[in-house]
This record gives sequence, structure tokens and C-alpha cells, in this order.
Amino acid sequence: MHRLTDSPFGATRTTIAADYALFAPDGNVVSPLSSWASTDGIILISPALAAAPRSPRFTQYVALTTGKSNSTGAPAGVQRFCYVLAGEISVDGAQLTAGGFCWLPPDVPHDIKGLGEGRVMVFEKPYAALPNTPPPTKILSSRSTTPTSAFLGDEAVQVALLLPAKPEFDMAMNIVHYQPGATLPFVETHVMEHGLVMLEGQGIYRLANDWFPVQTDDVIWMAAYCPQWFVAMGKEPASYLLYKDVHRHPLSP
Ligand code: UGY
Ligand code: MN
Repeated sequence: MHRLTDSPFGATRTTIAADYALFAPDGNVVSPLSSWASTDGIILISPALAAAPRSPRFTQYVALTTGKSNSTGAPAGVQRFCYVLAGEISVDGAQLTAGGFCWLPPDVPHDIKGLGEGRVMVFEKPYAALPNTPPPTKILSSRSTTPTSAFLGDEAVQVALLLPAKPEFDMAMNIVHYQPGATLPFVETHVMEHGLVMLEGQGIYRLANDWFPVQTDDVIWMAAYCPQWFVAMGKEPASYLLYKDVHRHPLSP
């Protein structure tokens, strides 16, 4: 279907590289979601992005919910984190609106229902259990009630940890909030990989040896060891929701 916003010259900011990917919304393709009923969505990050051993070990997708949407669980052994970008859903009967989020343990059925039109960013990852330690129980909360703290002493960059920083969790979900002109203090290079969605504002993201203008609703994958840096630009603050694998030995499968 032709859209009025289509570029007549075939241009897009979407870029897929060996150790990162930038998805601009103009390239998004909608398809029915598996593990959801009556729900279309956009699969962004998945293991199909890159060859092993650098392929993503998680998936990140948008569920386009309606009043008919329902999901009762991720595949076997897989944990799920949902962040409501717009609209409203219920999770086991509790309502989540924009900025609300939930973490759902593997292999415990849950009941997500769409309540009208909405957009939910979903992250799923096989859960790596610790010996003799059960997985955590589900979490429901919201961005507005999560405290923030200065990142490495810089008050202009505030970080909210949406999940407890405890060894039972093998994923972190953070919101990083930048005042205009604020930056990551150095070019990070680390063993953890990232999935990211821009929640507000705009800026420049350095990914490996490339620099990209990015804005609200862009999604980025950064492979392990992909050098990364960000500066917020414009007159409004910028923020992003960030997935990171944590708390497991680098030699564990
Ligand atoms: O926690 C992090 O690794 C974070 N500072 N990375 C990022 O924002 N790209
Ligand atoms: Mn990082």
C-alpha cells in the first residue's frame, strides 16, 4: 500500500550493520504476532539480525494492541518485559497505561489483555536460572514511580532502574534521561548487548564508527562490544528505554 509519507527517493535512516542496527519507523513492517492472539506487531530485534556468535540473544518487538489482543505467555523458558508506549493494557487484571511496565517470569502463565488501541514495547529473552535459586516473581510498576539517580555523578543524565539490580535478574531495563546537550561521559565498549527505543527527544548516537541522528520511536540494537555514545540535541530532553543482559558469567551458555 502506498503511504503519503513514503520517500519518493528510497531514502531511510534504517541501517543494519554487523554489530548494530538502527530501525527508523518508516521502514517498519507489520505482521501477526506469534504468542499473542488477535494482535499484529513489528518484530525489530531478533536473532535473525546477525550471524552467531554476535546474533542478538533476545527479541524486541512492538505489539499493536486492540481491545481483542491477548497473550498468556512467552515461549517455554522465556521471560517477558512489557513497556506501554501508548494506550492501555491489563496484566492479570491490573491496568497499565503509558509508562507502565511489567516483568513476567518464564513458564508462569499470565494474562495480558488489550484495552483499546495501544502500543507496547516487548522484550523477551530465555531466562538463565541460578543454581538453587528460583526466578523472581512478577513485577508491575510505572516509570512515574521509579526513582532516578545521576549517571556517574552527572546530574544532567538521570538513570531509572526499572528492575531490581539483583543476581536473580539476568536482564536490566533502564530509562536514561538526558538534558539537552548532555552526553554519555565516554564511548562505552562492553560485553553486554543492548536493545533501545527512543522515548522522547532527539540526538546523535554513535554506533561503532558511525554517527546517526536519532529521534523518538527509533529502535537500536547494539551487539556485545559495539562502541557506543550519545548526545541529546535540540531544546527538549531526550530519553530512551534500554535493555541490557546482566549478572551472568561470560562463559555461561
Ligand atoms: O548502562 C549502559 O551500558 C548504558 N550507559 N549504555 C548506553 O546508554 N548506551
Ligand atoms: Mn551501554
